[in-house]
Amino acid sequence: MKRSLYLLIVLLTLIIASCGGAGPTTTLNVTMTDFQFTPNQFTVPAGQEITLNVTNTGAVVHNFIIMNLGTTAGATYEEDDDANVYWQERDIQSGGDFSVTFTAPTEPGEYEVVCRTEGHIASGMVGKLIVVAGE
Ligand SMILES: [Cu+2]
Repeated sequence: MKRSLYLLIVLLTLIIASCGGAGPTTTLNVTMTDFQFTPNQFTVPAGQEITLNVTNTGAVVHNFIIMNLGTTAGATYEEDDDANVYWQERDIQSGGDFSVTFTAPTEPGEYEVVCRTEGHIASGMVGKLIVVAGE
């Protein structure tokens, strides 16, 4: 009985580890389509240099905008949201496929990622950057 419980725990741990999201990474691969980020959740170590590999396979222009901690662009990205941007790669054209780097925020937390093209947030083009403290 104890042995089977132990095996069950080991199995569950493996399942959780394999689908839950890996630990933090410094390389993010994101595909943009009309209208979502895939994946739409990223975990990075605080303060590290991050490489973002972007591919826009959609038909229209997209953006990868990380909002400051505790701020949100809301349902529609407006001009005044510019003041709350942590980092951004704007105007990624259809067919765009390239790499850029940025430095992850030093403060751990969940940062909103949005696309500012009109109507895209409402269509679901939002994501989450989870910043975790380094070991
Ligand atoms: Cu978009």
